[in-house]
Amino acid sequence: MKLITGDLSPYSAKVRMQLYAMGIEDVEFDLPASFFMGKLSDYSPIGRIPVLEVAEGIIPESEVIADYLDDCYPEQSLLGSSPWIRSQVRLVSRIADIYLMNNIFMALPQINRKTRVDAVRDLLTGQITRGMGALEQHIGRGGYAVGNRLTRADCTLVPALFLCERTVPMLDVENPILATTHVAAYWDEIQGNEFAAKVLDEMDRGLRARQDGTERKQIEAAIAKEKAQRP
Ligand SMILES: N[C@@H](CCC(=O)N[C@@H](CS)C(=O)NCC(=O)O)C(=O)O
Repeated sequence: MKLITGDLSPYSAKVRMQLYAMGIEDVEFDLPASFFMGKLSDYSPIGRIPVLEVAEGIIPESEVIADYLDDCYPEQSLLGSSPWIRSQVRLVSRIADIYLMNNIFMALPQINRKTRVDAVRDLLTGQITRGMGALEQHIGRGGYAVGNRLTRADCTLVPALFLCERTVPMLDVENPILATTHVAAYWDEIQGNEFAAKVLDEMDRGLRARQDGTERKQIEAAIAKEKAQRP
């Protein structure tokens, strides 16, 4: 299997954390130059990462990939042991994907103060705050997102909270985790988990590469190599 993934991509980090926690090691990681050239849709019509490549074809969408991995390795599944727990894992994962990460992604173009439209920034950050409020009610109280062990809810939430903490302040809006009690306690504690720490390190590396220009240089080199290899 091959995973098309990027260090900073939170949806990719979610799948990587699941792979690490399930102990699945035979997955190669790759990020083709076509992603940076806006041509990933030649390979995967949705044109976004992560994408899992398997013998039969490609699987886009982090949640679909997560289900596929659980189906392939039921013994190591991180979905939970009862219908109730599984519903809560899916719920927290959905809050992180739809109400946090999706709105943060849509708000990111508003980071540039010169081109920012305040009404757009306010609309989207208002939705992030609302999602955080819902998460505050649903999140577990025992150090994990749900129940008393690591689940797929943690795999989605850890990258989402990293994104929240590190990018929302760039919009000149306070990190919404700071206004919470249970999410803040969870965030403090989960960073000590080995699989969470591993993906947080990777995301941090990705953010530094973006900010110090290393990523731009890597992209330019990958695009030049790709062009040179064309017939
Ligand atoms: N719903 C998708 C979202 C994936 C997504 O938005 N990925 C971002 C990177 S984290 C991406 O590929 N963006 C490129 C683009 O929007 O063109 C999932 O869960 O996998």
